[in-house]
Amino acid sequence: MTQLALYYFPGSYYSQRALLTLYEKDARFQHKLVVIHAGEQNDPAYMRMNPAGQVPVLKDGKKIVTDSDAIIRYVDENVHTGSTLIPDESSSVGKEVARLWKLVNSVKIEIMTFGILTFQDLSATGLTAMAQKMANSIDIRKRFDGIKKTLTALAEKCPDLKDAYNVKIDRALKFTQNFHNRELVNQVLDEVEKILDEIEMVLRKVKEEQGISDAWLTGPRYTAADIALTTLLDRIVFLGLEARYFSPQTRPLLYSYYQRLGTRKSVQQVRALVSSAPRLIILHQIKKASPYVLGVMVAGVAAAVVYSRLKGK
Ligand SMILES: N[C@@H](CCC(=O)N[C@@H](CS)C(=O)NCC(=O)O)C(=O)O
Repeated sequence: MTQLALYYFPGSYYSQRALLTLYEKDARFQHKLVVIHAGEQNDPAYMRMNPAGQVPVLKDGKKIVTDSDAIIRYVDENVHTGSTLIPDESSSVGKEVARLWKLVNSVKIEIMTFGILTFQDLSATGLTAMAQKMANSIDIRKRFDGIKKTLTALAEKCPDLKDAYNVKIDRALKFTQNFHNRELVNQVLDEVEKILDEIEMVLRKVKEEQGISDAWLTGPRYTAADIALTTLLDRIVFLGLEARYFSPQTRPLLYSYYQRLGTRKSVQQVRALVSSAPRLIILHQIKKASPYVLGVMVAGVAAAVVYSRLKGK
């Protein structure tokens, strides 16, 4: 395997899954920031790598892997450090991991996220500061018009990508209609209740049958199903919905599972990246605008450090 590179955006749900996987496997990889709020996923060069125009993408030399589930599989099979995330599907634990991974994947996360940003009164405790910032910065109602205009212009400029851009336009239209539908948003939020009831039951069963009080979804080992659940729970907290979905009263085992996640190194690493996103984005934009300016800035900081050290002597 050559040097891995992950194209991602820290706030992206599916990017977080790829990052968790790489950190769980102790993989060395290059960070390639794709600022999706600035539309960088639609750049022709990026679209040629992933015609869906989405993050994450994993590059291993010439090999390109798109879609977070495929990335999790690829990394688990090809990185030989860390523990196995996807147990053999012929084993009972392997079957359970596959079942729970699919169950968590059935959450309509985009409708849930943009639905809450649109109908903020549906959030149990109010949006987190970061979610509020996101809701304010993207004019959600005007969003589709802007996307359509940009993608149409790009489709004209790059005929080889015309179909891919048109698929994106259709998808954006459908998506915008969905999260403006309050009834549908409520329906999605109710579906999450059922999924989390099932998860609470699974955690109870594991606790009783295996006698482990601090178990992950299928026992002592943290697997791909846990990666999927981790990003869902973090998204729920981001949207200020945890009081509705997991509290010591509502789903106590899920609540303690969430507390335990905070002690896991890979989870801490991803959360640190998410919190540092605003700083990373600024640096990325400066570097993109002019690598020379960034070089001068870094040299300036280095000179200031050397000067202050010499002065202190
Ligand atoms: N099925 C894909 C979904 C990826 C996806 O939806 N990515 C979102 C961010 S979480 C994205 O890139 N959105 C930007 C866009 O569609 O333009 C996966 O699992 O990787």
